[in-house]
Amino acid sequence: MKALLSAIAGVVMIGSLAHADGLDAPKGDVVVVITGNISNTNQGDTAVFDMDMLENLPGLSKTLETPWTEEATTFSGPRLQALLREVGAQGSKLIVKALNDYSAEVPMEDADKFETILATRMNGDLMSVRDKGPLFLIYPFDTNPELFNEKYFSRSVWQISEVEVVE
Ligand SMILES: Nc1nc2c(c(=O)[nH]1)N[C@H]1C(S)=C(S)[C@@H](COP(=O)(O)O)O[C@H]1N2
Ligand SMILES: [Mo]
Repeated sequence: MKALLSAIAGVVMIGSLAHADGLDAPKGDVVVVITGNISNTNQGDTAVFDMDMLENLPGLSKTLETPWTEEATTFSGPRLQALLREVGAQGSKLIVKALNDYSAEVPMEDADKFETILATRMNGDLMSVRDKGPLFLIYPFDTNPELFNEKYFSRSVWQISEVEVVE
């Protein structure tokens, strides 16, 4: 009887651990879909996130100048690295796709090498599509001025709707 009870307790524990590892389903509107080589999904082979899920990931806030803003501007949101960890991304590059059909190839190592932010907010406010929202990939131009050039500007995708993880 004791053995049976502890066996049951074991199964229950494994069950709840598995649940803790899984990705919750979004409660609000889906902001971004992560596709490709990921191990943590919540919608078929993909992982979808609403704004609350994104803003609950480990994040960052930085005030910096960009080619797209008139003056120093504060961007905040999850670290790209945190999102990639959350979905169990395995690969070498990302195809970051925008609502306007623009897309850019971003080496996955940019997420670890630099404090790249998947910005959800500009000066504290959510960004409308007109204001380059809902998501804008921001490189740390303040601490890494060597990134302030066309190579990284082209990776600074705004109006992001999908991130594909590629080998
Ligand atoms: N969504 C989206 N992001 C984008 C682009 C785009 O067309 N759409 N162009 C990229 C490129 S190639 C560069 S150089 C810069 C251009 O910014 P600009 O159009 O303000 O000069 O943004 C990048 N991010
Ligand atoms: Mo560009």
